[in-house]
Amino acid sequence: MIKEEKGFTLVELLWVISLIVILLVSTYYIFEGGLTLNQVVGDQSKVQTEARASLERMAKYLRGATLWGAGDYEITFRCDVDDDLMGEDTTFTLSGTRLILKIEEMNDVPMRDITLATYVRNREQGVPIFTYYGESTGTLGPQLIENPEEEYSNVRMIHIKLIVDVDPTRKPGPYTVETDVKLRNFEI
Ligand SMILES: [Ca+2]
Repeated sequence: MIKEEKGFTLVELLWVISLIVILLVSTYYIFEGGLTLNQVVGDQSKVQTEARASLERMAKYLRGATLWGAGDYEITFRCDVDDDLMGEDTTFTLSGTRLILKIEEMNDVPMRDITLATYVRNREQGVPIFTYYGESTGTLGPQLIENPEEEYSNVRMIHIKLIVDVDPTRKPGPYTVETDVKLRNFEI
């Protein structure tokens, strides 16, 4: 009597190997997917913190500013950035998705551009960062200035709105911070 060999046939062995490979590959993707999501959530919370800080900084500078130029995504003004009672020529401008602070020079020293916020999506969404208002008229409240480029000297209040989103195609969704700044008009 021929004894049947116990053990795996080649086909069985290939099956087992395929199963192991499938298992390993899916484990890898589940793990990697989790990591990417964590990464995006981490980046988003960093970007939100940055946006809140930059909103505060913009509000602080603009409160004491004399405007020289007013646009949806750029504002130019003079204010005392370093509290030495001398004004600096200053600009907030959106370059791509980066909000940049430009100070012409401080104490006669030319300044490098400073990035205030990243992944800013205002332009992509067609939402101005800066909206301008004039004097309050009676009970109507501050009036929207339609052509701030020409009427920047009438601006009394600026609404700042920042929309940040690391990756618009992924969750978490966009995050918005906004504030109103009343100008005190810094004397040059
Ligand atoms: Ca100064």
